[in-house]
This record gives sequence, C-alpha cells and structure tokens, in this order.
Amino acid sequence: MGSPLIVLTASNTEASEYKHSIWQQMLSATIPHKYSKTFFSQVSFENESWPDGRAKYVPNGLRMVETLLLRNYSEDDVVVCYLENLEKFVGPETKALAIHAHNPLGISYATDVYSKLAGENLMPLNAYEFLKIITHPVIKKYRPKIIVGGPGAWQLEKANRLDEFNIDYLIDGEIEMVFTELFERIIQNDPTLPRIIKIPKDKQPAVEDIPVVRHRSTFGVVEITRGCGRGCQFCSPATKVGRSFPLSHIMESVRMNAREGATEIMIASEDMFLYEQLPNFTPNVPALIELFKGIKSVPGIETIQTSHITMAPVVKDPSIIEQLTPYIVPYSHVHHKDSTDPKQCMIDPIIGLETGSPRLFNIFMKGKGYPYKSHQWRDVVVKGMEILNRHNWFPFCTFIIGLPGETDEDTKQSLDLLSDLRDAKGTFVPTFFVPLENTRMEKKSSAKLIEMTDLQWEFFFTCWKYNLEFWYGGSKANFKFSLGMPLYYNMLGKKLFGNGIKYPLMRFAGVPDRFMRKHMYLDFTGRPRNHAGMKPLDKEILPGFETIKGLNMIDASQLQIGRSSEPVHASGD
Ligand code: B12
Ligand code: SF4
Repeated sequence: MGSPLIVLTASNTEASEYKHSIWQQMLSATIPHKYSKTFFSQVSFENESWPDGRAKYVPNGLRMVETLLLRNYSEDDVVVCYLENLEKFVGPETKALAIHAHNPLGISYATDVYSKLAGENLMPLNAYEFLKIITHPVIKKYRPKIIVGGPGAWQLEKANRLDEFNIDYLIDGEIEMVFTELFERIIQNDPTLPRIIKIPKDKQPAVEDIPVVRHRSTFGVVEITRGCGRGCQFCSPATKVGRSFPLSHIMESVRMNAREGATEIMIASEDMFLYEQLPNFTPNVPALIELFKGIKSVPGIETIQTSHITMAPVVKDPSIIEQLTPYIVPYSHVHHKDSTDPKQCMIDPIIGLETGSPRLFNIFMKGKGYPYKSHQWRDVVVKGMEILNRHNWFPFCTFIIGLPGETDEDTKQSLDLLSDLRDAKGTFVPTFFVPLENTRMEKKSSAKLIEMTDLQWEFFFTCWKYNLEFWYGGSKANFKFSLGMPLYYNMLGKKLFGNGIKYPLMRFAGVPDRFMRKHMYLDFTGRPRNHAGMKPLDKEILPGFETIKGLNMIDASQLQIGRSSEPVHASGD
C-alpha cells in the first residue's frame, strides 16, 4: 500500500490527556522544555496509538478537519497520527500534511508567563513539540503541502514565521462551510489562493452545518455550544455567533467517543450555562440535567468534566447549582479532601474572573457580569464562589494581569478580591494579557513580565500560595516548594526580575505573615486560612438567596453586545 494522500497531526502536548486533568495538561505544557526532564521529570506527553499507528485521540478541531475530508476521501486516504508515526505515514504519495495549532509558539496567555519565569528565551513544551513536527525530516524528504489551522494558528502569522517553517497555507477561523472547496484548490495548486486564509464571519456555520466528528477527541471533548454573546474585548469566541448543539448531535458524538475507548467526556463550551439558554443568559436547567443524564447513560462513560462557566448566573439563581450538582459532581474524576461528596468528588469548571477592578471590568468585559453592574463584580465573585463551594464546585479561576492601562489602584482592587477569596476552595491562576488575533484588542500590546510591578508580583505569588495550600497543604510537595523558592530567588529570580519579587516569593514559600506585613499590600496577620470554607458575605441574605441585597440588575440594552454575537438558538425558540 502506498502512503496516504493526506496526513493530519497535532503536537503531543496538545493531543495529550495528561493525568486526565485539563489544567495539569495546560500548565505542564507551559514548562520550559529545558527543565521538563529535570525537576519536572514526571511530565510526559506520551499518547496512545492504534496498532496500525493511527492516533487514538487528538484535539476536536483536528477531528473536524478529518471528518470534512472523509466526505470526499476514504479512510485509507486520510490518516491522523502523532509525531512518532509521521515517518510511517508521510510518503511519496502524500499531498498534504495538515497540522492543528492550539498554542503552537506558546505565546498565548499563561504559557508566555510561566515559561519565562525561568528566563526570557526559554521555549515552552507546547512550542517545542510543535517545532518537532514542523521541522520533521520527513517533510523535507517528501515535500507535502503544509497546512496549519486551529485556534492558535494566528500565532505563526503574528510571529512572522510562515517562511521559516515553509508553511504553505494558514487557515484561520471556522472551516465547516468552506474547507471542502478550499482543500481541493490547495491540492490543485490554485495560484489565486492566498497563503493566509481568514474565514469571514458570514461563513460561520449554523449548527446544522457542523457534522458529528467521526473519531475520538482528546479528553473526550464534545462541543455543546459554540460562540459567546457576552462580548469581552480580549476574547476570540466573543466574536463568534452563539450556537447551541441539539442533544441528538451531542449524544452521537458521546457514543462515538465511548466506542473508541473514551471513558470521560469533556463538554466544551465558552460557558456551559449558554447551552439551550433562555432569554437574557438564563441557564436552562432542565436541558442541562437532560444533557448530563444522557451522557452518563452511555455505556463506557464513567466521568464528565466541564470546560468553562460564568459566575453571574450562579449568583442570580443559586438554585441552579443546587439542582445541577447531583447530576455532575458524583461523575467527576477529580477529588479533594475538602469535598463533602461521599466519594470526595469535586468539579473544577474554568471561570475567567480576570480582575477585581470595576474600572477595568467596565472597559473591557462588562457583559461578563450581566445582569450585574461592573462595580458589583467583586461581590458577584465572592457570593458566587461561596455558592459553588457549598456544592463542591471548586473552580479553576483565571485572572488577567496587565490589561492595557492597569494602574496600581486597579491591582490593589484585584488584591482586595483575592483577599476576599482567602478561604475559597479553588485554583487561582494569574495569566498575562496577550492581544489575541480576532479580538477587539488585537492591536494592543502584550503585558511584559519584565515590567511587572511589585503589586502585580504580589498578586501573582499570592494566587500560587493559595493554590499550594489548597492542593498540597502541609504535604511534602509544599515543603519542596518552600525550599525551592529561596534558591530560585537567589540564583535566577533576582537577576531576571529584580527585588520586586522578593517578598511575594517569601510569602509563597511560607514565611510567616508577621514578617511580611510591612512589605506587602495584603496583610494576613491574625487571619489563618479557614479550612471550613468561606465566610458568607452577608449572613442575613444567606437562606434561599431569593433576593441579593445591593446587587441590582441592569438592563441588557446597556451592554455593548454586538448583534453578530447575540446568542442564536439551535432549537429556534
Ligand atoms: C476544550 C478546550 C481546551 C481543552 C482541550 C484542548 C485540546 N488539546 O484538545 C484544554 C482545557 C486542555 C485547553 C487548553 C488550552 N487552551 Co483551550 N479551549 C478549549 C475550547 C473550550 C474548545 C476547543 C474545541 O475543541 N473546540 C471545537 C473545535 C471544533 O473548534 P477549533 O478547535 O477551533 O477548530 C475549528 C477551527 O479552528 C479549525 N481547525 C482546527 N484545527 C485545524 C487544523 C487545520 C489544519 C485546519 C485547516 C483547521 C483547523 O476547524 C475547526 C472547525 O471550524 C476552546 C474554546 C472554543 N469553544 O473553541 C478553548 C480555546 C481554543 N483554548 C484556548 C487556549 C488559549 C488554550 C491554552 C493555550 C491555554 C493556556 N495558555 O494554557 C491551552 C493549550 C494547552 C494545550 N497543550 O493544548 C483559547 C484560544 C485562544 C486563541 N485564539 O488563541 C480558546 C479559544 C479559549 C478562549 N476562550 O480563549 N483548551
Ligand atoms: S464571557 Fe467573555 S471571556 Fe468568557 S467566553 Fe464569553 S466573551 Fe469570552
């Protein structure tokens, strides 16, 4: 048999189901390659292949490319494999090598920060793995057309590396409506086809145009919605039309993943509460319950995990979390000793908290807090966290440091929010502002690690102090970090970032608060962590949460949510 016509691949870090934990996969891929086999030696991104060498699981977007190709080509012509098997499949008959790019150069938020903590020019694993594909000798040998696409493909254009990597075509955007024709033109060397192909917004597919993918996705990713109507300026899904997939479509996808060996399903969405939502971003609880029950009923599926949610609906109607909990928390594979679930299960949906500054919130993301006003965001977060924690939802929360124009006053307000969250159960991950392509802030400048203020460093390491306590409190791992920090400061940190990181690092390393208070903004003296959980904001309003004192709804018309990003219901209500 000759070599297949088309080979599809994704880097090992992006295809990986590392530790079956989405956040460990994400964060581990930010580790500089240079250190990945030293004190981080446990990091391994080996993936499983079928006996014939085809990949068992790859990112869902690449599965979509495969599915679209399979409309016109046979399974013999289209092969999806990992780096290790490129040599086996790419050959003289191979016309195209299509590569998925989620974070190919590691210049998205988070990766950029974490890899650079050990030095400016270190390459994160994400980028290292992509480089191994794009510079693979088999490409030089057989010269297939190189096509790159996916949510992070823009990075290659932005860094101007198309020539260096001999990329023939970079395709940016949702491809369902256009790929079949585009691919034929690529194969036929159409000279009128530009090298960088940006799919226009009017070609965004309706759900009916999106097929169920044919093979298994990494983490059992199954899309339940696409796009978001909240309109945050730094976010790319904000510019996509909101769509909800019909249950039958989702279930077909779940069954396919289970047939191919997945035991877990990750319901991918910008916000799970957008699934079949009711007017004004009101979550559709019966639809969500039906969805969870349906997924769990599929033979072989043992666990479900969520991707993103937003906080405002939790506060607006806390009963949502209470109602959903029995259908999702017991089916999580993540456990924590603080969980009150009989098996100590917890779920960790991703929530973008972004900032504690009402000013920045109002400029860049006021739709995120709807129906609450920007100045109420801090209360919404604290109240929402308290509700979530009570039901064993211990979220993975991200913040953005260095939004354009951030002042010390803004950072102090973020620190105040962090202080409110001192007893919250969750993971708090500071990321750095990166102007993503296809967002309303694409022309702004990135925040720079080297320009971080003392307060921003305090914010950064206070988050990680919380995380260490939450995940490893009192354990050996905690001890290892405590010892490692003075070493890091003296050998590297001071040289790279100056004295500003000294006290934040000391706090992270566990130096008692009484020694820190003079040097830091937040004073934790006399406030040991309350492991029983967060103190309610206002005891009087606790029972029932029917009315939320001090939090007023705002009119949807006050939000600048573009028409093109308004949610559209697949079910047509
Ligand atoms: C599930 C998910 C994850 C999961 C699983 C990822 C995986 N490896 O499979 C986890 C949680 C691990 C994850 C991690 C990260 N993620 Co993520 N993730 C998502 C999420 C929610 C869904 C992705 C998905 O499957 N979508 C469905 C598919 C069909 O869409 P798609 O991948 O975009 O594919 C379409 C096109 O891009 C194109 N396409 C895709 N591949 C290819 C390949 C070729 C050759 C071509 C031609 C076209 C093409 O065709 C598809 C159909 O239109 C999206 C948000 C979203 N709704 O898309 C964020 C999202 C893609 N992630 C994002 C980011 C930044 C990351 C991280 C880099 C974060 C970080 N800094 O650590 C990491 C990367 C870690 C890694 N090593 O992979 C951002 C990307 C922003 C941007 N524009 O750059 C998004 C948009 C989230 C957001 N709101 O900002 N992610
Ligand atoms: S809430 Fe904002 S940040 Fe989150 S997906 Fe929607 S537009 Fe993006």
